[in-house]
Amino acid sequence: MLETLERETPAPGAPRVGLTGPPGAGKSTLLDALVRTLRPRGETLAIVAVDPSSQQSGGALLGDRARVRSGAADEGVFLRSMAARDQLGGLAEATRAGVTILAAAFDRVLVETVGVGQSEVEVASLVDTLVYVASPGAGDLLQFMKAGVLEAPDLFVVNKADLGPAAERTAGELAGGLGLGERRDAGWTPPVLLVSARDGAGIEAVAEALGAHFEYLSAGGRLAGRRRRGVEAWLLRALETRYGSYGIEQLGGETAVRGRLDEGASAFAALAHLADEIEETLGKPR
Ligand SMILES: Nc1nc2c(ncn2[C@@H]2O[C@H](COP(=O)(O)OP(=O)(O)O)[C@@H](O)[C@H]2O)c(=O)[nH]1
Ligand SMILES: [Mg+2]
Repeated sequence: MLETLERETPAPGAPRVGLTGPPGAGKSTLLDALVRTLRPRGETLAIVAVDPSSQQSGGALLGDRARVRSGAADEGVFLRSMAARDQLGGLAEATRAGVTILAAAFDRVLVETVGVGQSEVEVASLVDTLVYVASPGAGDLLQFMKAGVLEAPDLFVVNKADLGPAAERTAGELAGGLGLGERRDAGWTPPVLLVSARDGAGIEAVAEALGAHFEYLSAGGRLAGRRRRGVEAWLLRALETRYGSYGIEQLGGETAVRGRLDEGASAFAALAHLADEIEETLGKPR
């Protein structure tokens, strides 16, 4: 079913937006504000909240459910929380499957993930536009650079602007840092926006920036390229999670694996085929 969906979803398909950033920055509140801005325009929205740390408590997820509440009785808004404990094949595999299905059914898919560790890397390869949400006083330039948050995001949102000048300082640090390092995409300078998700201030500008970035990607075939690279990265990680680097060696190395991903073929089918091949070399019964 996923295969069919992937092939039949007309290009370019629904925009996929990732929100990352430290806990408490206001990602869920921002999502809530975005829903309230985009939904009245007639856009349908799916939200996937990924919480890899949520093993038993579920507290954060319940909090998110309560907060992202605008669409509680609205069929045009879908909210799904995914926690590590639910997933047999790994959170990244389940998340991609979920996002692929939702992208076929909704006008836009928004993925929230905590900006720590592997989940952030994974969401970057899953979405078209990556948004980094920071709160005031989140750090100075050196801290942002050390944390490696400057390279991947396509848009920076400094939330809680209602708290005063600290938000402007954080925005300044981020904007200043963007000119320094290598960018993932040299043709796009990520905007740095000040918002108050709580008050709904600056949310229109966020919606506009999301639209502008998706348009930028759609022009000149950049979108297809980015999605392809995202699938490659996902496929390599999925194989590595299951079989270690040994598995990828059995297939002839990373470049060989990338080459096996035919244009238009389903990522899930590719993973299944390649996993079968590795298992054959391992001599395991299937
Ligand atoms: N002052 C202020 N507080 C906010 C704003 N947005 C979110 N918060 C608060 O920040 C805390 C964390 O918000 P949440 O959306 O759960 O952050 P997340 O962990 O990044 O999803 C909550 O107490 C929110 O009420 C804002 O724009 N201004
Ligand atoms: Mg949250």
